[in-house]
Amino acid sequence: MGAFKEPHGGELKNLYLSADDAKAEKLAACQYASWDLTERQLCDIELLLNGAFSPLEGFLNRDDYDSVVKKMRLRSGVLWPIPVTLDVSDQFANGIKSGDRIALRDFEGVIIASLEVSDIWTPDLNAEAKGVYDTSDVTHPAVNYLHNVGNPIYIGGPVRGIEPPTHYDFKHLRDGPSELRARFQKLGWRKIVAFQTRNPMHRAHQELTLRAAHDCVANLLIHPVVGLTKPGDVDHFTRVRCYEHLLTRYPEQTTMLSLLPLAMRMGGPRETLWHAIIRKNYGCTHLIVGRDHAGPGKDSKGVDFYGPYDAQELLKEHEKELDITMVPFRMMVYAENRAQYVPIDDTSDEDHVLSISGTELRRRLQEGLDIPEWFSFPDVVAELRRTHPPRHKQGFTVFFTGLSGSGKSTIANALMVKLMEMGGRPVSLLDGDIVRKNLSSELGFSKQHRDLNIRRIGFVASEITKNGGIAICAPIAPYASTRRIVREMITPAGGFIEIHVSTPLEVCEERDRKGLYAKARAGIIKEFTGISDPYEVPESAEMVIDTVDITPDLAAHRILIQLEAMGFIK
Ligand code: PPS
Repeated sequence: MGAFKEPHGGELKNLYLSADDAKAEKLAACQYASWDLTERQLCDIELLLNGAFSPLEGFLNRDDYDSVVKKMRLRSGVLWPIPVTLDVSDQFANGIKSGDRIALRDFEGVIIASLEVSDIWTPDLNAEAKGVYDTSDVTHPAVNYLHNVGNPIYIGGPVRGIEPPTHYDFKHLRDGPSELRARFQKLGWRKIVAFQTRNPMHRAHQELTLRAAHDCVANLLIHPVVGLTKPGDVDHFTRVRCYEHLLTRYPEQTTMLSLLPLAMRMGGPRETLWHAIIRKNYGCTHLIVGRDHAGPGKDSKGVDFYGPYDAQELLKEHEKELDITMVPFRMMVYAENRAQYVPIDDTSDEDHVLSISGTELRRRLQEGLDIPEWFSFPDVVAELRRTHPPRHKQGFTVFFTGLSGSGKSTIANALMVKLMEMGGRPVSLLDGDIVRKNLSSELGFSKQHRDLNIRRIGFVASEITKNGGIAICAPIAPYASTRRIVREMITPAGGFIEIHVSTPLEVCEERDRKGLYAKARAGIIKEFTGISDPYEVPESAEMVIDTVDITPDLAAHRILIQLEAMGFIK
């Protein structure tokens, strides 16, 4: 390949088998035990196989893992800051032994690679969290992954690539390290500054990347992460369309855009070293590192996990050994009086400095407010507005909860009709009885069945919400934990408004419109909510409505007022 920059560890790995060997291994792998790779593992294997994680040749074995956790180095002494591990279930681990080969498959069952098992062990997850991320706080996404998302057993061993993971999106922007190195070489680029990002880029980012490239007399690689980033980040489809618009604003032949399918751990300083190693493998000579690079934000006590310059300091310490130059960047602000961007520490009292934070940008998008041209390019903003419409154009779910006979269905019906009268968005009613007839006809009223019923409602409501519609749900939903899960399912898709219909049990029983309370008291109906089964009163519902005081019509009207105040209707 004639690489001009030596990869990490000396050799750029390519773990894919030749076409003939891959064919034979694929056939043999049909007999191996199969592991379905998780989303994160799928990202990791892609970067293992294409050499982005050189010098790794597979998922870490036990010795390397211990050494990486404790010393940030492989057993060979090569610097490696983040454990790349294959976590599997107990059940799967029980069926294999050291020396076996296993097949690693994607979501559709396609065999991506085989792995020769060298070690199977139960990791000390607390030690991993402390050693690698310097915390045991599960607010840290990587620590949360260790304790609540990942599997308990690790398998280590070399991998052999059979087929690269499939991507249907942005194929023209996906390059492995050898492809990118070849492109650099063809273009005669010898010094390349990489810019890592998981956010949309605006004028300030363009300014700082251009300055960095200019100061280093180098070309620029915009290298955004499109694997897994921080929960809540702008989706990569939107971001990449934004980057493509931005790319046209750089001087010709200076800048390249390529996507990196990395699963970030938000590991701060250690992750920064990892980013540098990966960029070095892609042939870059410099990496731009800002304040709190790859930082996960604040811990459960509201304190930053890492100091603002910890990442820069750690990379600086290892810069020589890694042989990649760090380009620290300073925060850029817009000086209105000078009509240009300047580093914040180059401004004086005379300057009229403007900036818009990420939170402020989200608010402006949410409320459909102005986003000025000094902040971003109009086509970038238009792209963001397409996927982040203002609240009155987003979908939302109104989730009623309350005892049987509390008036949920009646208010829900009234609300539905009023919303349909207003028009603009399709409205779907997922009333308790409707759902039990059409979605959950086989379920009873045990805790397990009620939870399943509510999760199904949550799933359907989240799909409706995601597609810009209004879902009105009216089940009893007696358990707080299940209501919380539904809220978490729907919130990323749009609005969620929980309404507790708090009509007291005595009133519901007195009304007994379906005669069910009498039957429950007589013991004919078992596990009846409020009588022989619990109802956990919501503590943080957006609204509480007691139908003793108001008519369904007035209740629905109040909800409309609340929806208007929250910006969901105009
Ligand atoms: S849950 O707990 O959310 O899954 O319940 P849900 O799907 O809303 O169904 C409640 C309706 O089923 C009738 N019903 C019972 N309710 C509570 N407990 C028991 N054991 C029970 N058996 C039948 C009852 O008519 C409920 O309807 P609503 O409209 O709430 O009165």
